[in-house]
Amino acid sequence: STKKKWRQPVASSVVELCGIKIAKDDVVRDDPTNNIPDTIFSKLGMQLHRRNNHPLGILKNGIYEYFDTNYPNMFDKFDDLCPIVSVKQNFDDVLVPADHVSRSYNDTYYVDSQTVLRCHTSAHQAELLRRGHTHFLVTGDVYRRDSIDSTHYPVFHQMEGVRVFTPDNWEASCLDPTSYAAEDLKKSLEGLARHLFGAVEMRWIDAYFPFTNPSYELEIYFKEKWMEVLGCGVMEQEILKSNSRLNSVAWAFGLGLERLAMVLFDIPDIRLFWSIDERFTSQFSEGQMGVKFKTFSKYPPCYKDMSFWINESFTENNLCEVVRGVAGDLVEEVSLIDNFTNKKGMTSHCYRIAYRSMERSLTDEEINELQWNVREQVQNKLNVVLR
Ligand code: FA5
Ligand code: MG
Repeated sequence: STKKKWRQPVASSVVELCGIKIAKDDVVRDDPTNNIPDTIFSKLGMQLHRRNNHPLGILKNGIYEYFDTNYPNMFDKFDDLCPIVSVKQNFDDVLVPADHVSRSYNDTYYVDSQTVLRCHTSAHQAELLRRGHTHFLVTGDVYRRDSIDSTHYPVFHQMEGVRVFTPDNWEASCLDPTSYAAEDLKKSLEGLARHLFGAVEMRWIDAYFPFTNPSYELEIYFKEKWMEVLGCGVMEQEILKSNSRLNSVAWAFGLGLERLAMVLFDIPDIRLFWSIDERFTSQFSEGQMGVKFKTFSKYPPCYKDMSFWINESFTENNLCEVVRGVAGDLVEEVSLIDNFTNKKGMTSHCYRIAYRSMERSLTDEEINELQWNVREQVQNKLNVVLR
């Protein structure tokens, strides 16, 4: 049954990454400071971004090409840094405040209380600066507890870019160092967007990150919506100073490779990046940027609604984790469709779950069983009262 499948441990019970051994059975199940489910664990080490005929690898190489052409021999490239990092690397080193939500168990996957699956490639900024790098690109898999829809997945890929300037760079301009870096940043990223897409509708949005100021996000118009594809900004002086770069300014960006690849290749759903179906994989080959993906007939979605009274500890990320745990990649979207509080102060949420396989049509029986298991797990693990 589906339930059995979900409980089955993944094939190898010990994963060794960058010299760190993690026993899935002992650590993952029994340590309360670890919140990594098997479905996430089994993605460690897959490194889709290092496959030259996978859309993410093709895109990574396309971005490399842009930087190599415009900044010959300047950027050092890293795509094999360990995704298991310390809390210090992931948060402290980039000035994420002690009480910032991103540090919570609700948002981040913890291996133990001091170790996380990196939630962004910014986790490597400080160490690379310290090692003397002044121009670098870091590509890697990143991990987040998050919502479920066609542009969000708990494992995705980012590319970080950092460029450090010294006084001779900005002194020739009539700009202050921060404005100089901000202008160079926007020009570089607009150039990258043109290199990748040619003409595309894009816009800059003011944003906030603890590690940059000013900060921006770039959005691209895709499928009748604005989609956020990257965050960036001028690096906080404190990061440069703590990592032996006095008297410098720097810009940094972190882009979502899946989001850009969705636009570039016309890939409608983020789950497809994990597909091993030949009808997907055979459509991409090394160096072929922007070949439009031809969807193999889209199978119909099936919607199931569920309502329950929430409690104080309820979060949508926890719900999504449970649904993914049961349905894996058969779940397409989880959305809140109704929310009310009664006179007694009890709050009810109704969620609509869309089930759809990217590869085949699902039977009613199969979906009913998934939904049954979801209901059971939601009730048991989240302690909510089904209505
Ligand atoms: C960051 O992760 C910052 N570290 C980016 C940054 C780097 C800012 C350097 C400044 C300087 P954010 O959380 O917005 O920012 O994520 C960056 C990008 O990752 C997003 O724009 C989006 O393209 C992608 N992304 C975020 N969450 C998901 C997800 N669940 N699934 C797929 N892509 C995602
Ligand atoms: Mg963002």
